[in-house]
Amino acid sequence: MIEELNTLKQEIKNKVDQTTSTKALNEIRVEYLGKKGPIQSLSSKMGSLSIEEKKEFGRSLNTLKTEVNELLESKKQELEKKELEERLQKETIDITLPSTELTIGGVHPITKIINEVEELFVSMGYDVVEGPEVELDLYNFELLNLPKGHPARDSQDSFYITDEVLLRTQTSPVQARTMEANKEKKPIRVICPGKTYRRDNDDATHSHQFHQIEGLVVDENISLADLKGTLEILAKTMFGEDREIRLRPSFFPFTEPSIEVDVSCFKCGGKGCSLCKGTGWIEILGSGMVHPNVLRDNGYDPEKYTGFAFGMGPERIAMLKYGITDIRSFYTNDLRFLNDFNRVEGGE
Ligand code: 2NL
Repeated sequence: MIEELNTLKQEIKNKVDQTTSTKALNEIRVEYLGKKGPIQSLSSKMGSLSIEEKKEFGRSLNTLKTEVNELLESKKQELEKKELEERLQKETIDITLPSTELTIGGVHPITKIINEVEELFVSMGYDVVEGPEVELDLYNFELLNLPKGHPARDSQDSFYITDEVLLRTQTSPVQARTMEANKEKKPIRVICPGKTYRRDNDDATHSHQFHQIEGLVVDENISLADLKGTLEILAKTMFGEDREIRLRPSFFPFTEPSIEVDVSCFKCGGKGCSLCKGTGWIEILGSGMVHPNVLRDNGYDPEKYTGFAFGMGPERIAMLKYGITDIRSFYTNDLRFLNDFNRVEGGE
């Protein structure tokens, strides 16, 4: 029987030596050391031996068990080390490979115009102020010299929510709120950009939602000359140093006098072309001296204070500047359109 033990030991050793995976190694453990394995069955045969033989055989059997366990354990460690190394090898990340391209969004052309205007006016000491898009009739019309029943209200077809609440038709209510909030009635220099809404049927030149950028200055001794100088700087910044401006009389309920502003055509330089329809001039914005009623209703004494205001549509400015023919392109989010404004400097 001792012979049998030696043969068994050799057999196990051979098998373990040839094993190449921890899984197979475990199968060997179950096969030989398990309940139905040869070691267990040898151990149950001991009953038929004499006491002396039992002692000797028992000792040998225990030694075999210990040896087999040690054999399995050292092989297990060897295989685990090998398997770990193989896994690490297989899962290595090649950090020299190029990464997947990250595409990032760009600034919307309307936002670009707004940013450009904001930057200019902030450099001249103006504050940028925003306000609610859902407005009270009070701020949108009443405080801007447009009382109920005023015919000019019709030209700003409005989205009313209740009798007194509407989507703002202009950004002027932000300025009315600014004047109201200025309790000590100190001078004001603000630029107010934002979304505005009018009940229009959308087509190539109309959009029910659009933007305005308005400016307001209120102080002592503000004159039309201040307005003219400011508009000249604005026109040159937006359309080029060589531009000139031309002021024409106009009408807005909130300004007196009211003035429309043309810029000399930046395509033909003023000679006359298709863009300026042969006139050499392009209308860019409306403006004027703040109406005394507006100053008074917003808490500024018109005997002491004067002011100027202007309003422009960034959609119109962007269309002129970039040659866009359909205002709806700004809102339909066609990436082919948007990416045209998002070229990297010096890129493709
Ligand atoms: C245009 C004309 C304009 C104003 C807006 C204004 C605001 C206050 C007082 C007086 Cl609080 N005026 N805003 C003045 C003149 C013209 O906008 O065609 N915008 C696109």
